Amino acid sequence: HVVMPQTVSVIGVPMTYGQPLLGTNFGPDMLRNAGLHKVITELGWCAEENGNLEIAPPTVNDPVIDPDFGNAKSSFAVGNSIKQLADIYEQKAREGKFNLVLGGDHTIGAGSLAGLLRVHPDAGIIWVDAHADINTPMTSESGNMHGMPISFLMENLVDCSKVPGFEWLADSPKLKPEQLVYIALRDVDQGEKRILRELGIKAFCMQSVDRYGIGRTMEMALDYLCAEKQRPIHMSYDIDAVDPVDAPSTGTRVRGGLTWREANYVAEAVAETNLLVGLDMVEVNPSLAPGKGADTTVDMALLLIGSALGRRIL
Ligand code: EXY
Ligand code: MN
Ligand code: MN
Ligand code: MN
Repeated sequence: HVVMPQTVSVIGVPMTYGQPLLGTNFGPDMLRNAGLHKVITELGWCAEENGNLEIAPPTVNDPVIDPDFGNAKSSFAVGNSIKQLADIYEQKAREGKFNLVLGGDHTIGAGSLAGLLRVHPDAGIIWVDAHADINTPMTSESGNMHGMPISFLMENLVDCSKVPGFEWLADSPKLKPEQLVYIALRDVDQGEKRILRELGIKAFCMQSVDRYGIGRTMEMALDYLCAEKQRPIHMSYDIDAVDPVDAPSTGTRVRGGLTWREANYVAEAVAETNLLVGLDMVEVNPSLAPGKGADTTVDMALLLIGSALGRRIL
């Protein structure tokens, strides 16, 4: 039996180095300025504000990955920064608090998962994203680390001791494939498809949403993780899972995403389990589609956070 935490611990992680564009660093403060704390407290939670983590930029002297082990741009800066997130996530989870992690690009998901698994090694992960984010430095065609965070946490997939900045993850508790389920995939690289197939990872892509509807899709996803036994859940929500119509300010837009209601329903269905212990909200980039587009995207992200924290229509 898992007790629902009563305090939401807000952690800003203004990371941009996992992808080439500036702007994701503004995500956390945009969400706060748009009324994040009000959303949290109006839903009956206490809000504990931890501010933004300090993200040290890459320097020319940083060690880089040996090409024999693939490509992972700015791994030293990314890895060292998200280690801080792993530590604070772990600490807050041990205190029984709900971790609300504001990105930042999706590399920060690796920090959240690392901290989570130290406290709840058997947790279930719901990864809501247009992308699978499970490239290894070897399979990645771009070298952009926001396409890789899950690979570093999946057992027997990446030797983290070979990735500068990520050595600390080498002996960390790892995920088994059956702890992970995807929602809303629609742009998956060839190497990622091979990994998903070989590891037998459960994925509900947009075609599942078309075929079964979002209600049945979420029922199947949550049954998959929790039917046998209840377990704490962490949801990593990439705003690009949502259709670009409702979330245009993000770096890797893909058409054919979740509608406004579908996107909220995903969060509502997870909230209804009362098992959610943490949420990442990532890849909000107000510098892209500035003005109305950014407002629309921030508004969407804030609504999704509220839905995940238990807001009901009735
Ligand atoms: N799969 C592509 C890559 O590895 O470069 C795109 C990854 C985009 C990741 C986004 C944020 O979820
Ligand atoms: Mn992502
Ligand atoms: Mn994505
Ligand atoms: Mn692609």
